[in-house]
Amino acid sequence: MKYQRSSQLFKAASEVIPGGVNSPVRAFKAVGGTPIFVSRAKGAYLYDADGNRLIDYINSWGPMILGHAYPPVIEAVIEKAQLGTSFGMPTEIETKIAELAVSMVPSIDQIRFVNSGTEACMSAVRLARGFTKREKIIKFAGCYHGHSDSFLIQAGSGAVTFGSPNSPGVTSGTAKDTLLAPYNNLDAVAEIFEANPSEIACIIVEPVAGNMGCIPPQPGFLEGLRALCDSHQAVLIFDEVMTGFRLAKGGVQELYGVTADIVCFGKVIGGGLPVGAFASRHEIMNHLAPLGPVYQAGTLSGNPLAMAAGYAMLQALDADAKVFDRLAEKTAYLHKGIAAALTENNITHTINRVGSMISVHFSETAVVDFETASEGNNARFKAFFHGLLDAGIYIAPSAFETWFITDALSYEDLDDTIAAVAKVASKL
Ligand code: KE4
Repeated sequence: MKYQRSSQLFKAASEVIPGGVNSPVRAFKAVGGTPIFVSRAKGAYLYDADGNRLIDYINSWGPMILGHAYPPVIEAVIEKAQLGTSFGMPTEIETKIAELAVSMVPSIDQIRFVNSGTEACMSAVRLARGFTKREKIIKFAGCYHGHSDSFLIQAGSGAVTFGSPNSPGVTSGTAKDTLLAPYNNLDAVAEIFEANPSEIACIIVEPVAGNMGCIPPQPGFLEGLRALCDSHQAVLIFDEVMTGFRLAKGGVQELYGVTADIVCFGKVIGGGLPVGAFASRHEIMNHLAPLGPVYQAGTLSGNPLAMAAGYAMLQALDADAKVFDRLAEKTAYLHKGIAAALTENNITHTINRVGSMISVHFSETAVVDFETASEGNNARFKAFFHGLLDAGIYIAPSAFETWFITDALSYEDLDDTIAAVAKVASKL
């Protein structure tokens, strides 16, 4: 059996870990079957517990933008670990990565490191509320900002996959302060502002959405959010946990030329170790403890190993002027090949792509928000996922996710993937 060892490991894990996983989307609930246990990974490839080699299009949900076990990151972590793993005291490496991140990203003067994207987004919203002295927030249906209570209101990613948009455990008191709008719908946002004058602390948005599949902002959408926040004195938060240091050196702010007030990071910024961050100009960051009254803290925030991994990753991206173009070109090549393979087999589909983020939807209509993302043929997606997995290609185990392209992929890998898509498509 191709996944015998993974099945055995999953059985054992399920005895002592809820659902056998430490994050729900890994459980394959959306696609069925047994989760694959990974033994090791290198470059563009995963090697599972049964010894199968898989071309990886998830890359730990984004961090492995330069490939798994990227030598400069590995060397940095090994070197740092020998000096101790955590002190709960400031270390120079935190300043170094902060200086580099601030130099790479527009609009930010300072950055606070935390341990996950959830923590970054949760803290950013608290900071926006403290700065504006307002309580309500606007988010978008299908966007996911981590599992903090305020966000699990028709969230994207795993929450959508589980069909439980409003998670149990989130109080009505919390939910009432989170107002929802459809993604790419400026009129709906304007109406919320009109209906809640001077009550909206912030908008939090995935400026390129990745938790409904990949959904680009329509022309004018981000600019419109910027204008609405300016006219209503609300804070604009770009959740760049996925897009930061992936779509451009300066992320979406650079790519689309729209400036946020607070930017959240995760994934790539940690080089595969647990790092999140939120950043802004002095005027806002001065409200954050210990400078100001908005409290946020963390035992392992700025952990030296994680900082060393993230610093090595950002240094590599900062030094390579062509990396983002190469990533975009590889993704465009993959897009073209997959589209041709599906079309040749008369498979109705639409593909969304921005930079090195791409998603395939078995849908007749354009996928521009949560509603249209939900119209995809999920049965066909499941067959597509398992067909590719059996062919040694690992894509997201959910239609509500984006693929993350790594620069470690060769054009031979891409051609192998396109050939596998053609073979699977002939049986869909
Ligand atoms: P984490 O707490 O998982 O580090 O980050 C939360 C988060 C915040 N913002 C955005 C835009 C995100 O995509 C995420 C997390 N992304 C998911 C994948 N869609 C992580 C995978 C998982 O939940 O296991």
